[in-house]
Amino acid sequence: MKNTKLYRLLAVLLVLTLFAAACGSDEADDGATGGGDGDSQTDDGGDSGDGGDGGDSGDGGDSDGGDSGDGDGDEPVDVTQGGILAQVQARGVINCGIPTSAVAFAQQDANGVWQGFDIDYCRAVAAAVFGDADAVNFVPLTAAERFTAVQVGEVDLLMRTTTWTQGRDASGDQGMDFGPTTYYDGQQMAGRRSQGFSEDSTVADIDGLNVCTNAGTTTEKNISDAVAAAGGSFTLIQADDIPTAVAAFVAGSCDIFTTDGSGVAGEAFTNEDNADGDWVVFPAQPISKEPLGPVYPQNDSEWGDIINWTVFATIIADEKGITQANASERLAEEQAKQDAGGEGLDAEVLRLLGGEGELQTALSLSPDAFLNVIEAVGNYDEIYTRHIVPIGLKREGSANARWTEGGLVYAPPAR
Ligand SMILES: N[C@@H](CCC(=O)N[C@@H](CS)C(=O)NCC(=O)O)C(=O)O
Repeated sequence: MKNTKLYRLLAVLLVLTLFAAACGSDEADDGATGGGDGDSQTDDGGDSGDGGDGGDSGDGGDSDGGDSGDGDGDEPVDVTQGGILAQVQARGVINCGIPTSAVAFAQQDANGVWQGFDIDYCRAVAAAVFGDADAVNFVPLTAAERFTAVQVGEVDLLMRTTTWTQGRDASGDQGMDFGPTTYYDGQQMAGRRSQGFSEDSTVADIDGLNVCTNAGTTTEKNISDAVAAAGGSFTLIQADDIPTAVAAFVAGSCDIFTTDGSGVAGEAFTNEDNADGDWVVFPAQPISKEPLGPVYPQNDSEWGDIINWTVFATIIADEKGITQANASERLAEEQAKQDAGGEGLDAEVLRLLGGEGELQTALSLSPDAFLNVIEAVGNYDEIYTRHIVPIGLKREGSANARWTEGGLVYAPPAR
């Protein structure tokens, strides 16, 4: 590995180059063909989005604004050296990359406090590392900015509705690793009933129309591929972020708004323009797979394991009925069973919550790390119920159901 300064200089140069490209709006022109180019680097790292803001990533500074965390000590990690855990511990706070605004996943409440599914997973990792779920510096990032922020160590963790893809994960240019999927999503669209769309509409029905989404996403590639495969064409209108894309849909400058299904549902549920129910989400079967989950700098397995097992701990807790309210009681109960000779003992619960046989110290965490996680944010079901259910997306019957109930949410054993 080269030294950090050189690495960051290269990153800055890359971002500046992309910024120059962005000013020329070449991405929007490319998209207008409706054909996928399959170039994952352009897709993920080099979209026009917010070249200007992306420049911040190069120096790892704290100039993003909007941070609601401690706001201090958010020094970038040195991704070329590994040892991210030690750097995070020395800093005392986790820099967590989040959406600028995504209904149910990351939004600021009336008090300016970040809330959402992705927010809770940032907080979960902070609870695991520090025993303090508030030890998070939230770093709002557009889709186009997010991967540079990981690559240069501006964020230790990215929880930003990010799809795990081969191109993003591959080592080499991208410099990122992916953790367990926290939300199985798939791309859908919103159109207007008053313009002839219905639940039965398909990609073929958007032939010749204007389609809005945010830049730097799988979304724009998927829609290009799907429309081309259906023999049609369309005009892709790229926004920096979803609120801007939705505003364009509301204003009528695009006929279709598209993103991950959760994002389409969240906007359809909350946007007052849809008070009359004119928006319709289609197709029922999404046009893509969008497994969303944590992303972190690559080649640091100590750090990666901590994030992965924090996610798994929330899933195991759900399987075992360990909740925010009962976690310490469950630990005491299992400890009592152990002390009484082991009858009826659930040894996995005992280990997960920090009792005999615990493996959190093997992850360089304290034994009660996952007890702290569950007490801070709850188990997977509690997190899902708190944020996703309110926008009308049930867990039951979806890919996000427990594996024992026909879903894909599954964790390896804590042993
Ligand atoms: N999952 C896709 C799309 C990610 C994405 O940007 N999703 C939207 C809607 S769920 C979002 O988070 N927007 C927030 C923002 O624009 O800040 C990807 O990884 O490329």
